[in-house]
Amino acid sequence: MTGIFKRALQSCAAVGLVLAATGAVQADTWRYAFEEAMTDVQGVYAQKFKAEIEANSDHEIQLFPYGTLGESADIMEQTQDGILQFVDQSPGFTGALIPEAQVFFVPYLLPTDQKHLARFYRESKAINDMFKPLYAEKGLELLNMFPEGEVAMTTKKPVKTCADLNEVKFRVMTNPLLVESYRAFGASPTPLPWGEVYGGLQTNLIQGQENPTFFLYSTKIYEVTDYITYAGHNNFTTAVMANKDFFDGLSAEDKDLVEKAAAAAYDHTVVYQQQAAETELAKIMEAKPEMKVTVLTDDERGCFKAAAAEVEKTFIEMTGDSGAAIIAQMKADLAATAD
Ligand code: 6CS
Repeated sequence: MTGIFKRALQSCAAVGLVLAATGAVQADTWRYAFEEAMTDVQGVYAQKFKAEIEANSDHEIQLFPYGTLGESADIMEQTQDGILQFVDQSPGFTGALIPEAQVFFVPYLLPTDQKHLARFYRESKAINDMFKPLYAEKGLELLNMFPEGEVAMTTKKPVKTCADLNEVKFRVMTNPLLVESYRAFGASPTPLPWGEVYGGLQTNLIQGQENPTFFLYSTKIYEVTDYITYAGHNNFTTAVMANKDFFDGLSAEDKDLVEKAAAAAYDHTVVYQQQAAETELAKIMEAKPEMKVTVLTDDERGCFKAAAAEVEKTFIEMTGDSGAAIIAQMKADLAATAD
């Protein structure tokens, strides 16, 4: 972001804080950045959140989709600085800041059933109670975590087993546990920000990456890979947060407004995203009929599942008692929300 733009946003934020301190009732403009396009899952959530806030108050929400303010790391920094009031950043990136958030990269911890996941994120004690103070320590008020769909591997060569990932430079989001996970799968993990993925595949700097199906279509990743493989190893999780000083400074009425808008956006988004994988895969096949799609059998998943135990051990080594308590609670929450 240019210095002039950053300074302009900072002075708007300062004016807002002064007015808030005087207790004056005012119509504020709140800035909200996310990591995807307006029509992607994070954009669907953000638009519903904006609609709820604007329908129920005089406040306005300005939305900044991917690319308008930089990469995921940039929008997080801007939120921690108070330049932005709201941010959607996935644990794939937040895991570098909050080690426990890497729990979402223990393979096969989360189910692929989206209805189960919708109940889990809404009701989970690990998510709604245990993660809150960890985000608060980083100056963030955690509002919601929600699912974006099962992740698929997309590669230039077929993947039937871990051995097929040998020597494959596989792009992952920038957190250490995801690196360990793909190392355990047998690949050569390459952490990169999102903006470098399409070009990296095009120039063969990397030969694979993983993402939920809707994103493979919307970002045209199918153009630069030829195989889509579902191993059921993970579901993409994301999180919406507010700058904590901003949130703490809100009136009780505005806090309630924000929490209700987040709950409404959650309900709307989990329904929307349940059908997204199917409809968007159909669009990929229409755009590229020669694309090869494979759902691995239980046998073929064997080596990926075996790697999961090793990755879980690494997660505990990285995060100690705090991570161990979170993963235990997550397992209990998942069992409690199963059918
Ligand atoms: O892989 C990534 O970096 C991106 N994937 C998704 C589905 N959302 C945002 C994130 O930047």
